[in-house]
Order: sequence, then C-alpha cells, then structure tokens
Amino acid sequence: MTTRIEPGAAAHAADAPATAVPALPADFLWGVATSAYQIEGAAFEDGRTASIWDTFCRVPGAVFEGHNGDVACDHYHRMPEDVELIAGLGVDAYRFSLSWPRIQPGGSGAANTRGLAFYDRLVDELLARDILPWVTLYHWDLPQELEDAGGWPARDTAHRFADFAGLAMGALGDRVRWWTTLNEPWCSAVLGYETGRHAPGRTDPADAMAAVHHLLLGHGLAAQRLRATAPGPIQVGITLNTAHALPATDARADREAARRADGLGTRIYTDPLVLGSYPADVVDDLGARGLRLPVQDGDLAVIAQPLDFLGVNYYTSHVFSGSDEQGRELVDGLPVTRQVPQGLPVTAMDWEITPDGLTDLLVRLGRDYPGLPIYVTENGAAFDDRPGPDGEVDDPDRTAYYARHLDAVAAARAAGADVRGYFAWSLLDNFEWGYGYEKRFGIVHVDYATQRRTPKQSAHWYRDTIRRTRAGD
Ligand code: IFM
Repeated sequence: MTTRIEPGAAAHAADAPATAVPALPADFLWGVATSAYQIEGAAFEDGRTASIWDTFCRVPGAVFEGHNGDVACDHYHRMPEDVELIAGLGVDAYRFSLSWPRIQPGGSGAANTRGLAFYDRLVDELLARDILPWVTLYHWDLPQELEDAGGWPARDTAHRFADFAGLAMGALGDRVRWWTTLNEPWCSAVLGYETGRHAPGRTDPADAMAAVHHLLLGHGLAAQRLRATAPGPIQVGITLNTAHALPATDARADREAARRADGLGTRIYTDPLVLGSYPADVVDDLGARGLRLPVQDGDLAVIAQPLDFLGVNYYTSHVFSGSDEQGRELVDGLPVTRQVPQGLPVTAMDWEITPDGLTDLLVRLGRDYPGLPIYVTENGAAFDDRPGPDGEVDDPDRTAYYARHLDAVAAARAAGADVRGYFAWSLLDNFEWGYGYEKRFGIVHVDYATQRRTPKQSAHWYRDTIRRTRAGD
C-alpha cells in the first residue's frame, strides 16, 4: 500500500528549512538510488542463489538482531508500485543495482532468464514513465560460490565479473544507457576483507589489498566488455565513496595522517582509474605495513579505461590526527592515523554532518582529475523518524541535510566542479547492512510489518525542490 505523492501537495514544505532552491541549472540530473540486496527480498525465488550477504546475515552477531535481506522491502514483488513512487517524485533517473546471483546463479555459466525478467520489467516500467534507468552492476552481493573460490582477493573473480557484465549488457543494453561497474569498492575490500564488518567478514589486510586491485581490475574488464558488446552508445563509470580527509592541525604529523587516509580512501582508486598508476606514497605506506597490491603486467592499462563519469557517494568528512591519545606518533613502529570527532551534530549513524566537505571534495576531484564529469550518486542521512498519529512522517533533519548538501553541490559547481547530477540515498528505508533495518535512510518510510510505503516530508520537499529548480524559481 502506497501513499501517493500528490503534485503540489507540499504537505510539510513550510516546515522545511527556509532555503532558496539550490543554484543548480535546469538541466541538472535528479535521481533517487537503491541497491538490490537492500530492497528486493525474494532472496531464493526464481532461481536466485545465495550471495555473500545471505551467508553473512546468518553469522551470529554479524548483523543487528540477525536481520537479513530475505524479504527486505519486498521490492521484487512490489516493483510497479515503487516505480510509481519514483515517478511521483519527478526525478530524471533511478539508480539501482543488479543482483548478480539472481542473474547468474552461482556466479558462472548462462544467465537465469527468470532473474533477468525482473530487471527487464523494471527497465520497461521506468522507461514508460520517462525515468532513466541507471544500472550499477555490483553493489556488494557477490555470489557465494565465488567467495568460496577465493572472493575478490582471487584474481579470477575479476574475470567472472566481466562475464556477468556481458550477460547484463546482452539483456538490458538495448534500453539501458548508463552503467556503473562497482559501488564503493573501498567497502567491498576494506569492510569485507580487513575489518570484517561487512560480508564476507574476513579480517586479513593482505586479502583486502588484493581485493582492492582485483575490484579495480574487474571494473576495467567489465568496462571493456560493456563497450565491446553494447548495441549503441553507452556511458560507463564507477561509484566511489571517496574519503574526504582533513588534518586536525597544521602540524606535520596530522597532515601526514590526513595524507595517508586520503591515499587509502581515495587516491588508491582514483589514481589508477584516471591516471593509470597507483600513488607512490600509498604503495610506500602499504610497503611499510608489509602489504602490496598484486599488480601484473598490463593490469593498470585495463583499469584505466576511459571513464564517462565518476560517481561520488558522500555522507561525511573525517578529521585525522597523527598522534594517539597519549601523544605517540608511532605505535608498533607504524605511524598513527587517528580519526578525531569534531563534536558536530550527527545523524543516526553517528556520522557528523559536514556539507562543506562535499563542496571541498567535489572541487578537489575536479581539480585533480580534470575533464571527468561527476555525479553525486548517493547522499542522504539516517534519522530515527516514525510516522506520527496522522500517519505522516515529519523528518525535518533529513530535509535540512538534503538542503544543505544540495547547496554544497551548487557551491562546488560555482567553484568550477563539473557536477552534473545528484541522487538521494535512498528512495526507501531499507536493509542498512550490518545495522539491519534499524537505520532508516529512506525519503519514503517503509513499515516492514505491512510493507506500507509513506513518503516522508523530505520526499515532498525533494519533489518540490526538483520542480522549482527546473523552473528556475
Ligand atoms: O546504504 C549504504 C549504501 O548501500 C552504500 N553507500 C552508503 C549507504 C549508507 O550507509
């Protein structure tokens, strides 16, 4: 059951922060984003096999209260209703991901026609409403069999990913023009293989660095495959959660700490992708920890495929100190890189709200990697909002978050960054990985017991902002 977003209703716009519309051009691309495992459910229907997240969710203690994506938002069965919601927002584009084990069960062999049929219908529903389908090939749901064969630390996974890209292009390439290879490879590599906080839950830094390289190689191979098999012109890019890292003070140790964080959070991805080489300082930093990237001849040329766009996911910025709380700059012979909270207001994720960081990040990316169009492919906030007695969901904190970050995008453009679009994360409240359903990022509230969707105040505000910006109000 859905509450429709009625044009012009602006139920709570008066409660929204008194901002002018962001100074964005009429042809700016507006969107909303989701990912397959977080919303689809139907985890074992129509031939889909397990992904690493299906397995990880069943590890005791891995996910909040043992939540899993078996049902999620039941989007697999409610897709037309959800597309109606998207259409009601008046966005230009919908960014969603393909479930690899739904399309290619087990991660090898032929495509599963029943799985593909779902995305076929989704793309058709979107196009029928003039909404651009913006596909992400990989948003973290690796087929379990590929993890059993070594996962992303194994080089072969990159080749399997290119095969999957070819299947997706074969089925959807006649209608989908915008293709993103990977979403946030940092999360796949570091949270998945170093800290163990994400699936598959492994904790070996050497595996994490091998995963970084093989994810990037997979990106390059997939980009080649997409372009080689596309029936018409396509746009190919990658989405990164670039770490915006600032030094706590101007002291050398703090500046070095921020440099290290930036190196491992951003440049280890952007440099090989755009410049065709890993940054020397990052390679040295890794070497000091006894780590290396398993680069083979020719890999960097594959990774540096031309990018039509860079997707940037932004939620917060981090400040770094080069000394620990006892003032030590070296611990166990290694330099300290310590994140220092700034005491700013936070979201329900405990992430500090730092819109200026988005401006700085976009300007910096534009400066360091010129000529690369940028889309903010995710931005948004979790807050603990619930429907009121009237069933409406007032979420002024989220609305304010969006307003401030859209202003930050406009400021980046004014400073010269080539930012062409923005996707709100997320359309729906959904499965927030290790936090399960506890954290709500949606502009549409989901009552998981009934699957009722209720657009929040922020959804009304987003729709009105898009309309007013287009009209140049
Ligand atoms: O929900 C995630 C999404 O899957 C990837 N980017 C960050 C979001 C919020 O944590």
